[in-house]
Amino acid sequence: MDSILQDIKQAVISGVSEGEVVKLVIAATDKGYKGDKVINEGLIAGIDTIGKMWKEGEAFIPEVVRAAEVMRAAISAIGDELMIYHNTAPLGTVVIGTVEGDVHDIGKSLVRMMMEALGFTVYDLGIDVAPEKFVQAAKAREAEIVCMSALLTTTMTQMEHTIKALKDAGSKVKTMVGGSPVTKEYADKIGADGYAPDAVLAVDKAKELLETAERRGT
Ligand code: B1M
Repeated sequence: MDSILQDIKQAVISGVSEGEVVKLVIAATDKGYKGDKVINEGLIAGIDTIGKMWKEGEAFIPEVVRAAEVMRAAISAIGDELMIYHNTAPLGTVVIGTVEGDVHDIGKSLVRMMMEALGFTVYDLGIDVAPEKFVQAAKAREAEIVCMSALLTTTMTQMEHTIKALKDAGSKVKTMVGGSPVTKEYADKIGADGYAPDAVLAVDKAKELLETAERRGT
């Protein structure tokens, strides 16, 4: 692997200061590395490694939390970089959150960042978001898509509850789900309109959902 990406991966694993990781990320983008390469081969490779170490008892929760903080700082630095290419015509309005009972926010924030960078207006409800909060926000923001992220097999069921709550409230908003335990089959089973395995494909799927809704006039 390229040494700068290896350095970024190592920076996440060892939980360096926010300033240090941001410097590395800027150095990589200055060298011409695209944001997605820095994210996938540097940052995500780092958090995956610390996750594996945690599972095997070689790292502890404070180290994982620290790695997540480092990652968050790096992601927002890349977000600023991506904003340079911001598409000025707004594509649509999205409400996003990590579902109730779940505090994992990195994947959700990546999806938000990619959507913002490519022209969506995104309202981020944060983590541990109850179904009724999604319902209220979708209505208040006149959202076209509600995006839900879950990282735990125990919390992904909240996606189904949220979709039901939206339907019960008479909302016609499109729903999209993702997160490591979520699959296309699961998304279909719970009646989600869309599923994406990563943040880049989430943007493509969101665009597709809007185009389909436009064609059908829904
Ligand atoms: Co957690 N954790 N964690 N954790 N954690 C996992 C998820 C786990 C797989 C670790 C393991 O056992 N190997 C495991 C889940 C097992 C399971 O249920 N399948 C786990 C567990 C068990 C737990 C706790 C229960 C541990 C405990 O307390 N006993 C606890 C739960 C807390 C809670 O939520 N109530 C817990 C806590 C934590 C920390 C707080 C320590 C920390 C979170 C800090 C934070 O987010 N601010 C943490 C972390 C960091 C992880 C790992 C190491 C990394 C997750 C991550 O950020 N990945 C994780 C192990 C691993 O994944 N290697 C683990 C990087 C991120 C970019 O990927 O979020 O998958 P991800 O997002 C991807 C795609 O999934 C997709 O796009 C992104 C890539 O582009 N995507 C979407 C995500 N959302 C999408 C939405 C979309 C579309 C795509 O459309 C709407």
